[in-house]
Amino acid sequence: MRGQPQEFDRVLSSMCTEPHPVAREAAERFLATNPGDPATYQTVADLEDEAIAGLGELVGLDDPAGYIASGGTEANIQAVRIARNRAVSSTPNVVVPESAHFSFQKAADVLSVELRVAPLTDDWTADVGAVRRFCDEDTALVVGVAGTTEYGRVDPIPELADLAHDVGALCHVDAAWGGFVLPFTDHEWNFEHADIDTMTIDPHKMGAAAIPAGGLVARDGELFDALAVDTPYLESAKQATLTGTRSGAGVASTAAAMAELWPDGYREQYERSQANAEWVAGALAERGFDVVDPELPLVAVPMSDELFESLREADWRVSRTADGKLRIVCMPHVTRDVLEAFVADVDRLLPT
Ligand code: 0PR
Repeated sequence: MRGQPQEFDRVLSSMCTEPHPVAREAAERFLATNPGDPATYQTVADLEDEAIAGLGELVGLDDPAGYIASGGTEANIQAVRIARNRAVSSTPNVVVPESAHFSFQKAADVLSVELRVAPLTDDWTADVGAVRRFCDEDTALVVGVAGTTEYGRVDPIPELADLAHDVGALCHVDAAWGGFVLPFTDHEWNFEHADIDTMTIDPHKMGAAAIPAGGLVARDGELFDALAVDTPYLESAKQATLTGTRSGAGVASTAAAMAELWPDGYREQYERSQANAEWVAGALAERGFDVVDPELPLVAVPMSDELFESLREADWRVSRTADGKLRIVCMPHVTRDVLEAFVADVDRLLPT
């Protein structure tokens, strides 16, 4: 076989991780199945029901609707599409905080909706007052992020949901990365805490499932009617997904990972990751870096171009935010040993 996959042991800025062994095994076993045709591939369709039921429990929904998407991008596009298709206005807009992932720009572009980007507070969370000022009678969707890509921050979701409904819009929460750690924190982020309509929560990030496994869940199956198209030559009459043929690997892998890890395994994973984030934040702060306090297991550290380039040359897979902060996403593969080796390299490479 040609080529080796990336080893994970020096990957610090990725939101993906080594799948759990049971998730990997399930992905391989279901590689050639297509949940896009559930009447033909019934076993994987049953596993998808199981996966959505599991995600429902995790996000506080008794009777969740949803499906396993290709990733957070697809889930966010579909959430915008639901809102656009239900909007009364012919010129609908979507209001997102500045921290929203760039997938919302893609959604706005392909769906021809106006994207309004509201500024953040000093703590990099959505400023509810600013979001309110961006809303009007054409607003179809208000987005909150629970676990932001750059800083791991959680927006005030209950306030954003109330605001959305005050202006007659839907509320979508992007918990693509945060969804599998937030149940073990005090944050108010899910359907139990707030009047949310749809949520993105990705098993292929903190859920330890194999790629491709994004999650889109909704409080009510009726929301998916806005997406359904007729499928005349399939056994099932309608399809609400964005892709047609899709990989059963992600679906089976999600069901397997959740059966294995929910809730205790994920709780332990969160506690380890959070402790690691706090450890590395402390170690870097001691060395004089102006570290952003990790609210979730994600550390952002302002760093000079010189040190950043030296770390990349030393084979660390790291990336930086637009304003120059290196991100350490404490995924399950980022162990204490890995972080100790990283800090030792920082000491070695720090310009004197
Ligand atoms: N929503 C949030 C909050 C995200 O952080 C991301 C991805 C998405 C949606 C989109 O998810 P998909 O990439 O599954 O469509 N955030 C990471 C990023 O863009 C994704 C990533 C993952 C990047 C692994 C690099 C990497 O190696 O930074």
